[in-house]
Amino acid sequence: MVAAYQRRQCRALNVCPITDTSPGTSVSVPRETGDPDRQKGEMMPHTPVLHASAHSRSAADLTAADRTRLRQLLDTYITTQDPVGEHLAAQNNPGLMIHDTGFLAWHAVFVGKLENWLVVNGAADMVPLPFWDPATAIPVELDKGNTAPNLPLPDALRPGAIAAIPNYTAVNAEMVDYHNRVHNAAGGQLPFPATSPSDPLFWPLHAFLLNVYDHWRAH
Ligand SMILES: [Cu+2]
Repeated sequence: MVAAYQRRQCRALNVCPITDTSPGTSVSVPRETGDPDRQKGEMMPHTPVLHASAHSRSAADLTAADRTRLRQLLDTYITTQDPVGEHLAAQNNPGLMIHDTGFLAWHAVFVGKLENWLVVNGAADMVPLPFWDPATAIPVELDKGNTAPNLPLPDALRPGAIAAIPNYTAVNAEMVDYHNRVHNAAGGQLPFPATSPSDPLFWPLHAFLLNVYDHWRAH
């Protein structure tokens, strides 16, 4: 099933049939063993995600003052650098497939541009961009009418399993599916791909996803 977030933009590009006929975004990976909590096939309890970089931080671990400053920086970036327009133009460019096969590769650059802007605007301490884990509460400073989706990272993308994903295409497909579900459930502007980068939470969410991608790349 193509999540609504993806459907809204793939319709514009007339590429929905491709993803609709390839619903098998799940990747066959060995399940972790030895965890008694998982013996009954229930959802794995939330555990912290390993970071490719020891320097990446959860926004929840910043001081409240730093979270407030991060929010101000994100608001300034959104209003002065037009990432919404950039994202929309890229989404409407069928050569980029930014919410399909190009998802991780394109969004890594998109978040990288924000990090570059932070560096040159006196906020290098916010690089790597602090992340928000969709399994956790939304820090109040980053909440703009959002709803906590309580969506933990799928098992296949967790440490111990993600290393078994064989290639970019497979890890990207897993990530797109999870990403779309978070967008649809997190409220604010996140369900709407035409405007989602105007939601401050878009950025720490994508920092989280890119951390997982970095973790896969490190294997
Ligand atoms: Cu997104």
